[in-house]
Formats: sequence, C-alpha cells, structure tokens
Amino acid sequence: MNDGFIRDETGATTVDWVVLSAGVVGLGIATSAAVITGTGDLSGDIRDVLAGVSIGARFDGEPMDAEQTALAVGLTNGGFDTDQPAGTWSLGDVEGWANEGSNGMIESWGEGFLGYSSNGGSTFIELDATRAGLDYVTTTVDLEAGTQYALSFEHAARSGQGVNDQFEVLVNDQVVAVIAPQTHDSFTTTTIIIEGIEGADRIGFREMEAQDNSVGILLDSVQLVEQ
Ligand SMILES: [Ca+2]
Ligand SMILES: [Ca+2]
Ligand SMILES: [Ca+2]
Repeated sequence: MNDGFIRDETGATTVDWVVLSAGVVGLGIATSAAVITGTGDLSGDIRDVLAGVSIGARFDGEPMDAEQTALAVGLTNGGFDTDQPAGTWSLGDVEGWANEGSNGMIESWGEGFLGYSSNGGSTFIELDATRAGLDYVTTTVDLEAGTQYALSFEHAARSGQGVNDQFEVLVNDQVVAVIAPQTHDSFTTTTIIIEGIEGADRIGFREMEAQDNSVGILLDSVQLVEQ
C-alpha cells in the first residue's frame, strides 16, 4: 500500500499545486509590498515638495497686493527710504538699491527738500546724482518665470535745469519704457506690466546720456503687484 501511495501521481500533483500556488501568492505579496513601498515614497516626496512651496494668495485666485508681492519676490525698500533728514539731501547708500553711475552712490532727498514732497511723506531719490558715469539705479528681485507683474513707481520732474529730463525703465537690462515726467510740484504714478524670467530679475531706472548733468528726475515708491 505504501508503495502504491508513493507512486500515486495524483498526490504528487496536489503537492506541486500547493507549492506552485504558494509561490504565486508569495510573488503577489512581494509585488504588493513593492508597489505599496514605492507609492509611499512617492507621496512622501510630493508632500516634501509641497511643504517647501509658498502657494500664497494665488491659492484662492486673488492677485497678491504690493506688500505680499514684495515679500514673495524679495523687493527690498521699494520706497528708497533712508534716514535722510527733512529738507536735506546727501549722496550715499540706499538699502536694497545699487547705482552703476556716480561711483555707486545714490542721491537721497529728505521730505520737503526744495519744496518736494512724496505722496507718502517719505524720503526719495534724484536719479541723476553726479556726472560720474550714467546713473542706473537697480534692484534685484526673483519674479516667477512667465508670471506677469504690474511694476509701478512715482516720479516728478525737477524744475529748472532738470525739468525736461526723461528716464528709462529697464527689466533685465532691456529698456521697457522711456518716461518724461510732466509734474514738478507732485509725484505721478506710472504702471508697466512686466514678466518674470528664470532666475533673478533686475529692475532699474537709468538717466538719458544726453541729460547727464547732475540734476534730474525724482523717484519714489517702486511697487510690484502680481497680476
Ligand atoms: Ca520713499
Ligand atoms: Ca548723472
Ligand atoms: Ca540730468
């Protein structure tokens, strides 16, 4: 009888089936484990990426205001504010801004100097500081590539020699506008739509070469608003 059982192919088939089934089930479990682990890692990666993204006010479809945009793009001291005392001026540094002309110095005006007052009652600058090189006052921000922003600024013409001065607005060293200020008893706001590029974005204001005589237009309140 034992001899017959050993030779019974039916039993052998059952053993084969159990072993094969166990193998297939095992393979299934191994595959599930791999997929679960992989999916888990992927969700973790997405979570980590999202945690580092500042979605900001665009999440609800509302454009950011100037203050929110300034924070998001790193615009520092759009108002050219310094501790220049009222009624005075000086050449020096203005936080957040650089000048390619005038040996790097920027001409800061205190509230009320020569009768000029900014709309916000703060300090402002005269673009044409000296005759030493073309005054080109710039700041660097980080606009989102392909996103549009409203770039606005306030300007006034200095009466007398500089009353007819114009100035150029540049974005990434490309002239995007040439402005001829018309008001010299108050500041006027101009707004231009610009678009961000990959990496840092340089925004600047440059005097006209033919008008480089150390007196010129006045600037204040540079703002960016994401559209
Ligand atoms: Ca100011
Ligand atoms: Ca100059
Ligand atoms: Ca000038």
